[in-house]
Amino acid sequence: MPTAQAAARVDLEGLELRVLHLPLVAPFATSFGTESVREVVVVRALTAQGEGWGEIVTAEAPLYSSEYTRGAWDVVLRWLAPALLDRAALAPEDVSAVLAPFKGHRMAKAGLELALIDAALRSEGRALGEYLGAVRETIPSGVSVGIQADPAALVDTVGGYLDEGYVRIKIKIKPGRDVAETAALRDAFGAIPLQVDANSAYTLDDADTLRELDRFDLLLIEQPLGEDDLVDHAQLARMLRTPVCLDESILSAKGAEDAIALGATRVVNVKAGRVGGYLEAVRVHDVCRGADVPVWCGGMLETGIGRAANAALAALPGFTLPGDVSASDRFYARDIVRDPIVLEDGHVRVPTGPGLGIEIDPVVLDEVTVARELVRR
Ligand code: OSB
Ligand code: MG
Repeated sequence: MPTAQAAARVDLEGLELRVLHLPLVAPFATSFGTESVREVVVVRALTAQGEGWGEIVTAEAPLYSSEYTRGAWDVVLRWLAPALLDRAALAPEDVSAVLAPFKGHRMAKAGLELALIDAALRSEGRALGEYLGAVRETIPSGVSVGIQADPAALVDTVGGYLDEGYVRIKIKIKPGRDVAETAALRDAFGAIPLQVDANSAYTLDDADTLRELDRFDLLLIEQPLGEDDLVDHAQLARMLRTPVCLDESILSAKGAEDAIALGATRVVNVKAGRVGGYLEAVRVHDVCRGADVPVWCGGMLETGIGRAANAALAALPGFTLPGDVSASDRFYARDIVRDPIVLEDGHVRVPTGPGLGIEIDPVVLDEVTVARELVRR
């Protein structure tokens, strides 16, 4: 892997945090709950060289992972922001080391690092894709579909996304809402690229049900078991023909290496927030690529900030499967950026402007802001 050139150092003068409440176009249901409003934190880094934007992808409640919005808010204001502001000058590559003494809180760290990356790259007129090592100008776009009222409603919803051009469908499953749903999609749409995501809803006792999914030729089954259940995932993987793909369980490049060595995962979902930042996400990609394990870019219902960054990440060479980088309008009627991600022939364009290549819409941003805090040096 050619190592990308380091970004410029910036003089960090302040960090502005906002909690946003963004209404979703439709409720999003998973095995762990239903969201109708996306609660998320955006970060604005104020530097002597200009501003930069990041997104902390926590949700209101700790249902996907242990992190949640108010926890992230607290740890950033109390610990992470002061540690960063204590530094005279800082390159984005320094952020993870400065924050390493504080355990966990990867999504919070990722959002701060992204704001610093954006500020530094903007000051150099350099695009995030180039910085991370992107090799594509567009990426194939998949869509993650929540649990619907019944299989007929699911067929309806998925049909709409296929008509829009999405090239891969992922459906959320949970016990009792799995085999019939998958069968209905195969009956209705034949051999479309299809995968399922359980968000940890099963145990090894459900292996017989999960084995029934083998007959549908799925691309993969995502995170069937618990976050900590690496050995169980390895055992399950030996019982299934469908490749097991870990999401929640992969928290770092080292974790990816271990999971691969154990046989717990044959494909990896890369999410920058979950692993502590876009730079660690590149390291996860590198580890997987070295082990011939395909990766794809997951999503956390990002706003235009994180969505632009995900498009850049997904353009790296090891991202050989379509990810959950869908158009902004799949989740939001109105995004907080002026140039939201759109679907063009089933693909999404990798932004080429400086930094994340986005421009914040301050009017929309203010309208959806429910809390705000500014910390200065
Ligand atoms: O498990 O991939 C997941 C959304 C929130 C939390 C967890 C997950 C998801 C998704 C949506 O599946 C992905 C997206 O942003 O499109
Ligand atoms: Mg997932």
